Amino acid sequence: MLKSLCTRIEREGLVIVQSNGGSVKSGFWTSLVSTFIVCVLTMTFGCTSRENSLKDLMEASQPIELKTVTIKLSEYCPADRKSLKNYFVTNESVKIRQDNIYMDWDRDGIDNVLDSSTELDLNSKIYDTNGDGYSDMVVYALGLTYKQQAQLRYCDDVTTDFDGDGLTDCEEYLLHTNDKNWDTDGDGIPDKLEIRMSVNPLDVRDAAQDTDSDGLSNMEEIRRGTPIAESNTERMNKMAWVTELESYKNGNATCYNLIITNMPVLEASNGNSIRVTLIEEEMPVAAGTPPVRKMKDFVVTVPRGIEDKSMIRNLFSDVAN
Ligand SMILES: [Ca+2]
Ligand SMILES: [Ca+2]
Ligand SMILES: [Ca+2]
Ligand SMILES: [Ca+2]
Repeated sequence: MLKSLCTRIEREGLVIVQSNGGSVKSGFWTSLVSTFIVCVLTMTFGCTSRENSLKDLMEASQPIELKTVTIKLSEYCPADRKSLKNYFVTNESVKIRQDNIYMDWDRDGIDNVLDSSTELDLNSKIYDTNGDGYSDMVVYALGLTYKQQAQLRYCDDVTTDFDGDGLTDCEEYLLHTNDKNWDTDGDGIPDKLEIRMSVNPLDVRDAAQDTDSDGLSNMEEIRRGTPIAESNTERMNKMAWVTELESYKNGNATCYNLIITNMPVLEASNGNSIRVTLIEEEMPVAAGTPPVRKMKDFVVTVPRGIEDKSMIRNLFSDVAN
């Protein structure tokens, strides 16, 4: 009885906060009242509903005081016979949707509000809530709830990711993607990023399409972090990050600096994880063999409490993942 009461209060608190997410002032007071109610219940009745539920609520209901940072990654020089073909930048700790920006504490591609919603009933602090080897993102992409994932096949190796695309081989089996190829459909977007951004890793055409008819192709939206199925508002465009690649000559080699501006950061206790994925093409030694494309990841963690408009400088060689 008490447990169900606590759970109901928590959920209703989250729903209230979600509905006021666009207003800094109302979001603050709502979160304060919601947190107070849960605190009183916890102290009075000794509620033990969900682990970390109070922390979840507090992080999910933080008023949005959007800060942005600039990140400069310098001196990327592809080796002989290799050339840089494409790149992606993702803040794995946030999701931009519904004219707002939400924290994704566990970086599973599902923001805290959606993770904790009654629809999904997942834990916003755990990448794989039930520890079965399938991340919450993959469970969500398959259209399953927390309870329904008990139907999934047993995964006997929860760590192997042969092609390094961020999806384990077990997950790729369920998604029907190729666990030996980071870009199953060959559209240039890594399989995990397609799942995270709700495009189809089995459809080569979708990268060039403009699903929401807002003038930005799905590929462009993925590079900026905006949703592919919601026409971008002016507010969403202001939250989107901007990337620029500078090239320069170093002897005969072409090298690069990557500048990321307007990167939004939220006050996650584990910082904001900025993942840079570079796509390289390698020319084969033997004539007549097609070039091979490979992806490389670099991660910059922006610490909690960083000042607005900060500049972070790093060498690519110092942040290799
Ligand atoms: Ca999450
Ligand atoms: Ca793959
Ligand atoms: Ca695709
Ligand atoms: Ca679009």
